[in-house]
This record gives sequence, structure tokens and C-alpha cells, in this order.
Amino acid sequence: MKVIKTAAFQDQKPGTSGLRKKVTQFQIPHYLENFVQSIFNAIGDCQGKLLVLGGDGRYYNKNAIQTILKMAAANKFSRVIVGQHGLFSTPAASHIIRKNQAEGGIILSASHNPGGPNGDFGIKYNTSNGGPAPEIVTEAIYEISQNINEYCIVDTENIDLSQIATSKIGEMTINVIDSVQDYADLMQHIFDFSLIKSSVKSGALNLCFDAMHAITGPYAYEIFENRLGMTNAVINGIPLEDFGGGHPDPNLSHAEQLLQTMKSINAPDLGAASDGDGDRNMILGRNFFVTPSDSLAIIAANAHLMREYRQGICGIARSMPTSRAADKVAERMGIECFETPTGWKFFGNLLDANKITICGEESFGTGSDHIREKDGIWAVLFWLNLLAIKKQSVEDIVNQHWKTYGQHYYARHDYEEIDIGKAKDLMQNLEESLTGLPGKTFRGLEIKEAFNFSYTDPVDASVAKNQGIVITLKPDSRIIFRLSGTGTQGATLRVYLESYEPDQTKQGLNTHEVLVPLAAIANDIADIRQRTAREKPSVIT
Ligand code: G16
Repeated sequence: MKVIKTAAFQDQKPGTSGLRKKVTQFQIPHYLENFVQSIFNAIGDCQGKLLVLGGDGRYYNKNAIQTILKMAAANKFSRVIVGQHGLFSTPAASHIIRKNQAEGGIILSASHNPGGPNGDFGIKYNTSNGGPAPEIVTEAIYEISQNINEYCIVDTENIDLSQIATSKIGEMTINVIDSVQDYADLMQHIFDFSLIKSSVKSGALNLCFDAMHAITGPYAYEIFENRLGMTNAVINGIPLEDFGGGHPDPNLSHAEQLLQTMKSINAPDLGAASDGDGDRNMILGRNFFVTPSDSLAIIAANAHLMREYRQGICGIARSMPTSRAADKVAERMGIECFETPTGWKFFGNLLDANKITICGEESFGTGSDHIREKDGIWAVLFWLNLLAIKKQSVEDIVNQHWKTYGQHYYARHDYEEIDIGKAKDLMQNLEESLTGLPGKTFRGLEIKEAFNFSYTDPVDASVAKNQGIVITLKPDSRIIFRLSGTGTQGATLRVYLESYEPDQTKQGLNTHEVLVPLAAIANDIADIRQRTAREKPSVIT
């Protein structure tokens, strides 16, 4: 074992979901090692403990896995469970941590961010509940990283991760396990595979799943094709280190091939995609997009139809910028709907305390208490199971939902890679204008409230402040501004627009047209064009 002297890096503060930087940054000598040692120091005594390790297979995954294994041995972990070839989707890693009662897990991923030598890399730590480390832990890791001056590593050959086998580094056991089987078994336990399979067999149900050359390919082949018999359901299923040069973000801008398929005359019943590490999902019907916020609400409203949730659900949670469609469902069910800051880590306490069963975010994330991460394949299976039960089209199910609960027109406008200083000024300026806004009218709509969102965790009373600026307008609209916590280049301003429409005759219209006035008001209030020097958003989802 070697103790290596190092100097602290000042920029190792985890964002919305772990530490994300350019690959080139992680390649700087000691950069990865410093952060990993900071995680281990935050855990404390690692002696005798079990760690889960895997990543989404992006460029640098292979190198980082070997380094982390050698550091885990030097830090005296007794065992590491690692996915074959160093691969685990984020949901699968969460499941493996829980199933094996591990101390925690390290997941190597920059999620939906592009990969390759010039792309992004990331590292996140999940705790023993299988969920992303809460703020108190990420803060501790960051603090340690600020003063770190040495790390430990075993000087040894690389470990062969290509075979399912057990090996050792010194005293530490390494179990290389199949990355897919445990997770596929869990899905089969939750959903009614025989029902889905018989619908598929009768020709009543088919799917196009776009794995975007990312981690879900092997999971999708096993689950959709092998276990459910959906031949040729998977496209872009071979994981590549650079995601084939694409942007593994399942949204209307980046899943072009899938969108074309779903617009074609032979479109399947369900179209879906997942992201780099398999926790996000996009749901499409034939020529029809389901917003993630609506998908969350529909999943919550229909959960009792699924085997796993037949007793009903105990509560729902959504992140603050997610539309309030789920709130309407909770209201009717007489259960609570929690509004949390952006970031899956804020759902962990609510799930552990059995306050919620279903949760989700506008950023294409949905999940339940089966693990402690959002889960892309789970959401697709939910929709498949729902289609098999209801025997209706995706569009009909959504329309029916709107008729019952009203429609929340919703869009997110992203201004990517803007100057960090300009983005901070914009937010600061907005913050200073808040007290003067209520009562003012913009383009015929009166502002009800204007505030900076903060959250007190109902379980441990921890407080998260400055989580985004919320503007509510009469009769029932919202505009939200926040800066992304997952980008690696400049700043990304996110503007979320939402307008509630209970009148059935005004539902199903073109979302972007309906939201034109709100987009204009957002610009009036925040002076976006002037301050960012951008004429329009770079991405609209
Ligand atoms: C991460 C978090 C999500 C969050 C999303 C967007 O997703 O896990 O909870 O909603 O980032 O964050 P931001 O708006 O700050 O960019 P992922 O899929 O990237 O891990």
C-alpha cells in the first residue's frame, strides 16, 4: 500500500447529482483520487465494509474503476461488488446496494451529459439506503476535499472485470457480478410480465425503446426482448464510450431517431428512451409526447392497478419546478403531495420514512420506493403494464387523465452555456425585484406571489435555501427560474413555464402556443434576452 502526497483542488463541490466535470479535468493527476479519498474519509472507518461499484460505461469509466478498486483495498474495505465490465445502471446500483446491505456505492456517470475524451465524466456516492448522498454527506465530502493532503492506494495489477468471478486485492474480496440479472428480476417481481407478454404475443402491444448507445442497452435486451418477447424493440442498444457521439438525454431535442419512428405510419404503441446511466425516461405515444410531469401524475393515479402497488400509495413527491399535475391526483386520493427542491436526493428521507410511494421530476425522472433512484426502465415497464391493462392508446390515457384532473400545460426553456457571471447577475437582479412584483400585471396576467423557494425536510428538519425563484400568476400559472446544478460548461438558466387548464374545451392545444404569453412575461421580468445575449432558448423540452 502506498500513501501518496497530494494537494487539494478547490472545485470538488458536488452539484445536483455528484461531481461532474470534463474528462480532461478528471485526468489531471490526483483529481479523481482526491475526491474518492474524500468520500472514504467521510465514511470514516471503512474496515470490514462492503462497497458497490459501477458506472455507465462512458469514456474513463474503465480507468476510474481500477483506481477506485485499488483505493478501496488500501482503505480496508472487506468487499467490493462490481458490475461485469465495470457497468451498472444507476437504478441497478441502487438495487444492489439495498439488496446486499452495502455501506454505500460509487457510481461513475455524468448522466445525460455527452461523453468521450472531450465529454463529461462524473462520480457520485450513494449511501446505504441506495440513494444519492444527502446534502449533509456531500457537504462533508466537499469539506474534506478542501484540505486533503494524502490518499492511499494499493500498487497492483489491474483486476480482470470481464468475467463473473471472485478475486482479491490483499485482504479485500472483489465480486464481479452480472450487471443486469438482479435488476431484471426486481422488475419482473414488480410488474405483471405474463400479462405484458400475452399482449405482445397477441400483437396488441409493441414498443420502440431507444437506449441511446448508453447503459440501458443490455438491460433493455434482457427485459424487453428476452423476457417479454418484444422482438426488435431496442434501438441504439450497444453501449459506446462516447454514446456514438450523441447526447444521451432522452428528450425531444436529442432522441431524434425515436421521434421519427413515433411519427411514422407504423409507429408502435409505446416509444421510450433512457439516458446515459439509465435513470431518466421519456414516454411517447404515436406522434404524442407525454410530459414527465404528466407521466408522474398518471403513474400515481394508476399505481393501484399494478401488482406491487395494489394496496394503494401512501404519498407522492415532486420537485418544485415539476408541474403540479401530481398534486391534483394526491388531492383526489386524500394523500399528501410533497414539494422538494430539484435533486433526487431530497426524496430519500420521504421514501425511507414511508411518507411517499411515488416520486418524480420534470427532468424526465420517475420512480417509486422499490429503490432510491429514479428509474428509466421501471417507468417504461409501468407504461407497458398500464397499456396491457387498459387496452387504450397512450394519447387516450393522457386525454382521459386531463379530463378528470385538468391539464397542466408545461415547458422548460434552457439557456445553455451562458456566462456564469451574467447568469448569477440575472438571478440576483430577479431576487432583488421579488418584493415589488406581487400585484403587478404583465400582459394581462397579475402576479400573485414571488419568492425564492426553500425547503425544510419533514423528516430531519434540514433546510435547503435558494432553490429557485417562483412567480405565481392569476388564475393558475407559474414561472420558475433556476440555475442548473449538473452542467460542466458555463451556466445553464432553466425557465419553467406552467399553466393550468381545467376547461376540457381548451385542453390538448399546442403547448408552445399556449405558453407564449408566459414565456414573454418571463423575459419581461428577468430581462433574459438582454442579460444572456440570447435571442431564444437553446433547448425546449
Ligand atoms: C440530476 C438529478 C435530478 C435533477 C436533474 C436536473 O439528474 O439527479 O434529480 O432533476 O439532475 O438537475 P439540474 O436542473 O440542476 O441540471 P441526472 O439524471 O443528471 O442525475
